[in-house]
Amino acid sequence: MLRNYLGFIDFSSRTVAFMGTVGMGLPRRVLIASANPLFGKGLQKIFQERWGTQAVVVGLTGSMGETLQAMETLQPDLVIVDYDDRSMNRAEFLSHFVAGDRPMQVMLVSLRGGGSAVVYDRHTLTPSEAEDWLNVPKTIQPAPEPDDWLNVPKTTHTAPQPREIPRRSSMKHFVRLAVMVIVSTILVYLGLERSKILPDAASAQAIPIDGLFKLHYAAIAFLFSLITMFMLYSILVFRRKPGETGEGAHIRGNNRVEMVWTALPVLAVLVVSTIGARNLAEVIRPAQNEMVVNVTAGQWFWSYEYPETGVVSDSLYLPVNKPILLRMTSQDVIHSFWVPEFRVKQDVLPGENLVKELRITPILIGNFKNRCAELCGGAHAYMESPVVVTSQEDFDAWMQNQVQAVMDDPVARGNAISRQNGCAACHSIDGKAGVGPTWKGLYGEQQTLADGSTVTADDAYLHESIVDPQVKVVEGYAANVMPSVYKDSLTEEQIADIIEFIKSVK
Ligand code: HEC
Ligand SMILES: [Cu+2]
Repeated sequence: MLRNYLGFIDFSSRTVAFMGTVGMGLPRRVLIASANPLFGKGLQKIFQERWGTQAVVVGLTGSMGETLQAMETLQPDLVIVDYDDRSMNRAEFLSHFVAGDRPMQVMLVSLRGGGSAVVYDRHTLTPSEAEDWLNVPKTIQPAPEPDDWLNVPKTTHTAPQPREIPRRSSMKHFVRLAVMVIVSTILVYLGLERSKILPDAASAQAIPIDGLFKLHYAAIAFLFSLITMFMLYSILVFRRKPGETGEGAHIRGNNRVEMVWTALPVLAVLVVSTIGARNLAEVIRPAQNEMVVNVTAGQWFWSYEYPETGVVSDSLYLPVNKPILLRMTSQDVIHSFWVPEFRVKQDVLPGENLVKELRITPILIGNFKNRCAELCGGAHAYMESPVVVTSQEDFDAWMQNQVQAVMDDPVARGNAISRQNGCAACHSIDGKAGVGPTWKGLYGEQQTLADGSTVTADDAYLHESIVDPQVKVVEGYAANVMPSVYKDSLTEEQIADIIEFIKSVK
């Protein structure tokens, strides 16, 4: 108990010091109002020790009625009121204080508030100050240290001090904020998810990738909410209220917060990169019974070859639920294979040794688009081709049609037959001389023979050269090199197709 009052004495000396800054002229007539005798006596003693005759304590009152009466009869310049004393009716006291017109000041002193004190002047009291007086004990502001007042000019008020927020009520703010952040996170997350930022997931590879996307949505929603809710709450709850002229608390550094906001992002990066690495491994893992499609990109087209059938198409047809291996190369510059619904993307590079692979297992029947995702020249923006995912039956039917279409075309047939029979090993179609003469531009030309005569390369000559190569030997080439087996191994129809193909090689 005694210690408490020592604290009071200590406080009192500050209060008394503060007295010097109050009011005009000395001696000062002071009235002290408190039901607590130690409050009044202690203060009185300090007044006498410190100020001697300069300040006169004209009265000590212990009740509301006494105090109001003394204010009339003793005519004090200053009334010091024990703000913790509940028997002092603040409203009534305030009304008497405001009513009079003789200069008077009131100092509200709170021992519970750590000896804080605030001074009101009858002539300069503002409505908001009166409000504070009535309602909010925490607006009681600490009096300046004795050293301070000696240097400051005479004013009626202490310099405004930052408000102190008691621990329990700051906990309340955090609880409210946590609720707001959680609610906002959920709403933003749902908003992002429903907003269809991502197109349909049409491949098995899209599933783990979208999982990572969702994790990012959650992180985005949380961080967005954390920042905006703290801002919003601060703006609404901690805004400057009318009459508040003080500056906000100045906070410099907080090691715990800094450790947390360094450790959490490090952890987040580690977690996300682990998931990312695992997803990548899953996305590129080879599957059994993959169907290979050779993809060729060029300025500005996509071409897809199915090596099992030799079918070439400018649309990518894929059977659903079948693992696909794309082997991709470019004829010129770098292009990039990208079907957003499949999520995965792969650059396509020129060069035989730089064939890139990409694995896709379509899981959704539908029409999509492969668009080049690497700026590759003037018509890059138009470099797209249809991607059609169908059921296995529809795919087989489409493939059958393609094969049939090839078969319906004698030139295509002739090309296939000449390849199957190895003619291409000796005869080029690009003009280069090989073991045998090139077929490029052969049809209709004058061919010089080994005996010096010339012959027109017409249907009859070509036919004869295939079935009886030794009869007319081309100049510069040896006889007996071209096999004479074709008379027996090829049908007349097949020979006719080959001739059609040779005609087409211009
Ligand atoms: C081992 C190499 C070889 C193979 C395989 C071969 N040829 Fe020849 N072919 C030659 C040579 C050498 C000549 C030139 C000498 C000649 O006329 O006999 C020739 C000539 C020809 C000519 C005449 C060309 C001209 O420029 O006048 C035709 C047409 C021809 N071959 C068609 C075929 C066809 C069709 C096949 C496959 C079914 C084939 N050859 C397979 C080596 C080959
Ligand atoms: Cu391109």
